[in-house]
Amino acid sequence: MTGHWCDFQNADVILTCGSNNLENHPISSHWTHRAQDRGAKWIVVDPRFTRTAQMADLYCPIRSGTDIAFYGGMINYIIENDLWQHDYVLDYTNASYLIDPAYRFDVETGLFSGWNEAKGKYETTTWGYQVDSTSSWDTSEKGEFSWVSQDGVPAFDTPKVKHAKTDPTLQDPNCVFQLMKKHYERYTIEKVCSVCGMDEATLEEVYSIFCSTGAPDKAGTILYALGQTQHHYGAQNTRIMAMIQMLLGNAGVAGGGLNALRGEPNVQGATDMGMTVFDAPGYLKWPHVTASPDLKTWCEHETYAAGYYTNKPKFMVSFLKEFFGERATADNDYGYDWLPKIPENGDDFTTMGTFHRMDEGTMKGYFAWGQNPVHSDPNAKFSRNAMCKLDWLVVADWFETETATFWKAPDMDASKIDTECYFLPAALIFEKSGTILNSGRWMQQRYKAVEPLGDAKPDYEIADLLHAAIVEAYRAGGVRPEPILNAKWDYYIDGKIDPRAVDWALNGYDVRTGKLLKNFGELKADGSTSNAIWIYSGFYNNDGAKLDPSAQPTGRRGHEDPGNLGLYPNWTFSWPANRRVLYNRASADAQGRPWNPERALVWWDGEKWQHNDVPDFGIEKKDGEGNAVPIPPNTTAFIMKWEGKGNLMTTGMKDAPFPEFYEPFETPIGVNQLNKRENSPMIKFADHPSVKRGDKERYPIVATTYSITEHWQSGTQTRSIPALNEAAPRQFIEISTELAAEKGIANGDAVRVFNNRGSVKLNAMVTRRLRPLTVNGQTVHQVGMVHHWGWAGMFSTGDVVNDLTPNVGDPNSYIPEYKAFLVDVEKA
Ligand SMILES: Nc1nc2c(c(=O)[nH]1)N[C@H]1C(S)=C(S)[C@@H](COP(=O)(O)OP(=O)(O)OC[C@H]3O[C@@H](n4cnc5c(=O)[nH]c(N)nc54)[C@H](O)[C@@H]3O)O[C@H]1N2
Ligand SMILES: Nc1nc2c(c(=O)[nH]1)N[C@H]1C(S)=C(S)[C@@H](COP(=O)(O)OP(=O)(O)OC[C@H]3O[C@@H](n4cnc5c(=O)[nH]c(N)nc54)[C@H](O)[C@@H]3O)O[C@H]1N2
Ligand SMILES: [Mo]
Repeated sequence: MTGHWCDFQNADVILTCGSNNLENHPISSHWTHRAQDRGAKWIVVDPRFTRTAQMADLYCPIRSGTDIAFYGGMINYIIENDLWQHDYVLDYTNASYLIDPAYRFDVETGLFSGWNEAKGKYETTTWGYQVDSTSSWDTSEKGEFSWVSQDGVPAFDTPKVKHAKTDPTLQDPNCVFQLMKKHYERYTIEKVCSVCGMDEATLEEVYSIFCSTGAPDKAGTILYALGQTQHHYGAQNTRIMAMIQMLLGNAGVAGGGLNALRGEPNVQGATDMGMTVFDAPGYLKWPHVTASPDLKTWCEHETYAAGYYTNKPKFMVSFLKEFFGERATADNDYGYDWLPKIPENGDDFTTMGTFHRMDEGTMKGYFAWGQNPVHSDPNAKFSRNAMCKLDWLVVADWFETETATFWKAPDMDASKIDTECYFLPAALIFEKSGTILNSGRWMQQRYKAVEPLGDAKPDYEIADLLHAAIVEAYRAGGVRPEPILNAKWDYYIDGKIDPRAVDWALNGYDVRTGKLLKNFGELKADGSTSNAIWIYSGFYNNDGAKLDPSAQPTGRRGHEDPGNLGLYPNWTFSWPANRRVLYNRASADAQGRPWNPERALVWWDGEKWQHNDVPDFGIEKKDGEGNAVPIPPNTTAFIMKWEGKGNLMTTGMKDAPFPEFYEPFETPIGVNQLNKRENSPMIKFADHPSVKRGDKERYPIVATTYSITEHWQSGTQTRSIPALNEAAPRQFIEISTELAAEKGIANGDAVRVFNNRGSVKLNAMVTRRLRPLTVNGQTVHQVGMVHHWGWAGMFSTGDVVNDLTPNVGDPNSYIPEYKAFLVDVEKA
């Protein structure tokens, strides 16, 4: 989220698209209803008329997997009707930047310039700016980058700052604005409706209401989640929403932003901690075997030429100090060699790649820790069969999940499986203390209520025991023991592993004195500071009360609300630096005057900056005498980009500089009406033999999957609670009345749903909440299935819906395409 939950109340228009927030985040309605009470309009765009849609003012159906067409049409509408916020776009985005004249998009091939067929990827140089001049960092004693020359700082060639050519009149045909305009000209209302299956009047109403927030004093927010992300172009879905929010001046303002309503209780924390293959903790990049084989090349590859990421070497060296402690020195590159390196084929280590390796027999052991992949990963039948080839499996969980009992699946013969399985009982959330991080980036302290039952242990204790055993094994010998033996592991208090000691590491401290750092501004690249995750610095900084989490920023429970905007700065801690709205500089114009004075986050009072939220930019600097002097307003609103500008066009994505519409991997019509290429050229794993792509002739129905309030994901936690089974006892499939009539299916009938990958049985819920859509002149039926059931469980069991989903994914994020695939349906 760029904002936070309480901020929804400040919106003038709320667009829920690709999320069912009332169902999956019921408390969000507390804030959306407050907005409605103030007169805000709420729009829902979803294939199904959901519980959320029922509360909204306007509902617009959409064919699953076609959101880029919907949003591309919105960009076209905004430009055609001149609804973009001119000053915002000119001052805070790269609209005026000139792009390489060799840049092209070819409608005939559906490809952008730079496509390398042999390598199967894009060279992105033609997507970049025309460079006017370059300048260098001032590393002299008085210069801004004097720290680079200090003792202990790793040597690296400092980056050259490129100054791009711009055309502030936005007339140059090669400027980002004109290229964007041209790119989305094809996305007319008529075309969008024909792709998405919408009717023109409803679509125009949606566009007109949401785009009214292009007025400087209006704010519109977008709430999204899996309906957007779980596609092979999921990352591009997210990007196009960011473009819309910048065009309308909705990014960085109260009541605006792009808000991913995240899932698992600590999923935001998990992503922050580097749970994806390419991200190290704090969104630093893991070393890559050829791009960054040593610390020098890492600094050169990763450090931005300008903006806040010029500080990356400070974050990296402090991270290495935490990883390897005293063993990390300037002479040994702070232990950089001991860090794992991403190999040439990083795909192998993604979730889907892992199962490919298992299936090939090259991955022999698997540790499933707090997840149930045999249930929740796509193409589950393939996954559980791949698991049969493992030598060993360990599951650390609260319950005996489908993963822990993969050998008990109805289609398995346990006598033929040799895998040795271990189960480690984990303590419940109420049986351990620590912090937890929500979608709004709030880190809140939670306290232990009761002791764990039986042998169950908190995960950090399991990790500690495991660590001790692994170290002991490596002490006796082994291949390349250094990374294990040199890693620092001193998170003990009174001789016991303790999350508070981990908090100190996450916050960061001075290596010599052990004193906690106030914030990440204090981090150094010379080895004198240690910090596991730079973005968290400041959440646990009360040095006088190191042992008391309740006396730390995360333990705060104050209700003060400056500006009456629901910012609550004294309620817990929000990374980074307790900032509640990211990019809040953009809430005021170039002179520092708030676009909407009633929702002011920061403002220049003529002499200095005032603020209700923690400013997302430098507000003062030291003068020659060391006194703080205010920094007057400038137009750098997006400090995490080297240009300081929001990117309407980017070189930062692997598969396109502008999001372009492609059909889902399995398409019900087989024609892309916007360009002549069916799928994105970079779809991941499309050729893997396990995928077994289905075609529209045999499987003409579009299927999507989703969650309900009464159950949780793979259902291990909720299907073990009798009351929840009573409320929602069985898995169901939503089928339109029209399709049900065609197939002779009545409400409650058992139904078989099948495709090339699998076949599942569920009960029909015949409904008007899903309707047939007209797409490219033809009728397309959609069905929706909940995915919370499996064979494991005490009170209710069912088939695994993921037996049907394709294990293909997005090239940027590797998320699978759970939300749009083909099936057929018959009465069972
Ligand atoms: N009670 C409960 N709460 C939960 C969860 C749970 O299982 N149970 N899960 C948690 C987790 S881990 C997560 S990630 C979040 C998920 O939260 P949500 O993203 O809200 O979850 P879903 O229900 O999977 O999907 C949201 C909506 O996307 C729609 N949709 C499907 N395909 C498309 C499409 O192509 N375009 C558009 N615009 N919409 C589409 C679906 O019909 C559905 O209504 O919820 C969290 N909260
Ligand atoms: N078809 C389809 N598939 C999907 C989705 C979809 O929308 N459609 N959604 C996807 C999404 S968004 C997600 S997040 C995944 C979820 O996929 P999973 O993470 O595999 O699903 P969960 O059921 O949440 O599994 C979490 C497990 O962790 C255990 N657990 C809970 N707390 C703790 C703890 O403190 N310690 C330990 N050790 N264990 C704990 C629970 O008992 C549970 O078994 O599913 C994905 N799969
Ligand atoms: Mo999730």
